[in-house]
Amino acid sequence: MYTLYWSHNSASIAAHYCLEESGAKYDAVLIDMSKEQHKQADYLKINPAGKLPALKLPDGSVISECAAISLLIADRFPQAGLSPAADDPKRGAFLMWLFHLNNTLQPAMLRFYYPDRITTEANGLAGVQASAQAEIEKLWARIDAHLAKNGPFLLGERFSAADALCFMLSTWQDCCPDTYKRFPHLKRLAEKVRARPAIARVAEFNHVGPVAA
Ligand SMILES: N[C@@H](CCC(=O)N[C@@H](CS)C(=O)NCC(=O)O)C(=O)O
Repeated sequence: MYTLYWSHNSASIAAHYCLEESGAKYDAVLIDMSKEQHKQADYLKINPAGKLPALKLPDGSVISECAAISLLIADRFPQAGLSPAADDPKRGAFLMWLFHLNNTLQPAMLRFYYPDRITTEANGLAGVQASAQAEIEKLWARIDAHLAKNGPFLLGERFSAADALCFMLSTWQDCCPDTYKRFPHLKRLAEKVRARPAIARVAEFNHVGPVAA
């Protein structure tokens, strides 16, 4: 049995999408970020970083990082088709997109949502957010251009765990207003991902609404 530690509107959603798609048996334990439960001793024993998500594996060990969790689940449940196999020609592009989203786009979003972690200057917060927003817009524009040529998914016709992560990030729009209006190919990816039955179940569980302009 796997145990996912999750909270509304957090990076746990991408890992949750992959777990549900995989058919793995798992429990979902709410660590309510709005009540600061992720900073409390009980959760810090599970994930000393105090961040979500974390996943307890059947052997009792725990891993964090939503992309690592997604990749591990993809590898352990290959029949779910969440990632191309190691020797598949699309494996490199899959890893590239998964890491790009988690390592470049998501940190820009974190700079927007937690500007006080970038500067200690109270009057510098708006500037940090503005530069983060500009970076996010540039990154979405590149992804949208890629999808226009090579979509509808990041790997073309084939859905993967990278699309689940892309969809989750595309729903975080305070940092990039009107994301779907401005990036129609990203919107098309979001609609296709959101329409998958397993993803829809998790989206509803997490109160992620339908894809709307
Ligand atoms: N790189 C990590 C980022 C995790 C992360 O920053 N999660 C946020 C929620 S989206 C969090 O736990 N924030 C609480 C905090 O940083 O105090 C991942 O992809 O899992």
